[in-house]
Amino acid sequence: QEAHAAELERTFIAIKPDGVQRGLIAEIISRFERKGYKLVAIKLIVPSKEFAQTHYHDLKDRPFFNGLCDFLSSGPVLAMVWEGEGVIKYGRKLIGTTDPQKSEPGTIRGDLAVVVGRNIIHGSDGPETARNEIALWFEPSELVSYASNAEKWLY
Ligand code: RTP
Repeated sequence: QEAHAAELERTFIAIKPDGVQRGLIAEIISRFERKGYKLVAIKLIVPSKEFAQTHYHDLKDRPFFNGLCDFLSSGPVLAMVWEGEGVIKYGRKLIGTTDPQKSEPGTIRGDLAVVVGRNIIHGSDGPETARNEIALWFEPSELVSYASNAEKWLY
């Protein structure tokens, strides 16, 4: 059964300033593309500290909150929305556990990161967070709906 595009799940994925600076954008996008997920929004932005605090508001009582927000606002972040069946949960699986020392090899953090404060990527942790984060980072008009039609371009 083919799922209708409008019913498909969406998640917010961001490559943090360390991932952008290290030249890992293409590597990370490639992993989501090859899995079969669809990119529906993308932009490179430097978030303000206030914006970073809003994004991470759930962590405001943690000791690392201030440093984390300084870090997120320290340079360009690649903000994206990815779409597909189970993309919220499976996106987290592609990313790996929060602490790269514990992430399995084969995951983005397991393969490409070393320390928890510089773990190169963020992914929404559930449906409600995904909805809120997409709304925080993107205008509705920035989300592009389109049919995948790869065969049309294969000769
Ligand atoms: P994210 O939201 O970035 O995808 O990460 P997560 O869900 O895997 O982890 P979360 O607990 O939400 O923490 C958010 C980010 O805070 C940084 N962190 N630093 N002990 C520390 O210094 C520490 N713990 C967490 C990480 O960058 C983590 O991704």
